Amino acid sequence: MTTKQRYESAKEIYQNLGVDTDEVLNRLSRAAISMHCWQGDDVAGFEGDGQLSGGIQATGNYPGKARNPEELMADIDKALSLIPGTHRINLHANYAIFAPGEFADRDKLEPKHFAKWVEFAKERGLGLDFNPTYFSHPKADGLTLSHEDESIRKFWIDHGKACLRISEYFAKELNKPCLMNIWIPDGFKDIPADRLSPRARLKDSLDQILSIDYDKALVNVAVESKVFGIGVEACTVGSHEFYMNYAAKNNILCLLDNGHYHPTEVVSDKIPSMLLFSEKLALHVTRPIRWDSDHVVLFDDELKEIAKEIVRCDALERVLIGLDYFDASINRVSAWVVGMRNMQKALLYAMLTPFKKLADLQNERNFTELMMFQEELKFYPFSDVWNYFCEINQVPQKEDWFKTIKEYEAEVLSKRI
Ligand code: RNT
Ligand code: ZN
Repeated sequence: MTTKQRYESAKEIYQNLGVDTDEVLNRLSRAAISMHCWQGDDVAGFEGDGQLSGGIQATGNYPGKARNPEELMADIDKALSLIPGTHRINLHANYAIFAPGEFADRDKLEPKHFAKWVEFAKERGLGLDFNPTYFSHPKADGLTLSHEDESIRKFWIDHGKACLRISEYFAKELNKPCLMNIWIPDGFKDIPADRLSPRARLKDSLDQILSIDYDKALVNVAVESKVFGIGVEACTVGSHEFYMNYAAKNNILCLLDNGHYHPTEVVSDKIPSMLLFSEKLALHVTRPIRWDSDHVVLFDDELKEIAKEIVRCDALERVLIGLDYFDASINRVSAWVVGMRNMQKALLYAMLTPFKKLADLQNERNFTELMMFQEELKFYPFSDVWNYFCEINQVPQKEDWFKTIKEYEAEVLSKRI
């Protein structure tokens, strides 16, 4: 049977559940996911020694990591050629591209330092998202936007303002809104004497950053909380409560990273609650193993549940989905492709779910049948719909994409020594 014939058969099966697969494929092709540039080089960036700090860690030394903009862009291209649909690229401020001999510190970054990225995105029809980089810098010594030294705090406020201007430039140039997400590593290794003052300083810093004149329709600013990081186990300044309140009061977005909560707490459950109170929500989809380890996103239960909540809430336009992981122990291009395709598979899986039928069972308190049905749905021919989606988007089906990775590794990555 051809892929198309399998699809036609699956289409009939889903039709019996009241799900229109043609409509689902249309919806799926409109779902743009923000692919994080930092999986390509272990969050090193282009500023200097590439030493990572701020309580995040990339472990592994698989050969072939991108060492400069040309290599990173080539690797992104290779990954995108194996992922169905048109997506977005998520950049960090430490990926500025300077002219030879030029350098600008983080507080002095300008749109021109990202012109090459804009050109890259334009040529490919991609959107760009952005993040100020509050780590891997001599002035990020545990605290940044909450620093007690006013000159250091000002440096980081200026960095935030510079990044806001760059985000606006991205949106204007590409004619697509840009998400600018603020995550800071600030916190304390051991019990702090004062939790209030650092948080008050963070609040003031954010106020100052957001006080510049920027187009709110073009730039969505988000704040990302974290429960703890390596070296800041006792207290993080930017906690969930801090940012949830800050975002609500200031009409900006919360970004939920599913590696940033207590291990038994799930982001999927938070999505509908957040959507009842905010127009938009941003996500960093990752896979924590025992801690915020940033493993490659797999097609696992929580990913399916996250996608289910987004689709069930009819919120594909309101939830800005980005990936955030960095595994340096395997082929990095493959890591991107696996994670991106899994995110799409999870959305597809959710779109093929007959939510009305399931909700009726819940409302009838028919939990026995609900459980039975949810389990049986897992074995519906969802892969036939996925393969057809790949076919119509002209990317390889099933594991066929991996031979491209092997060729690229032999011809390109293995020569980077
Ligand atoms: C760190 C946060 C943050 C970073 C990226 C590189 O714990 O998740 O989002 O991973 O900004
Ligand atoms: Zn994150």
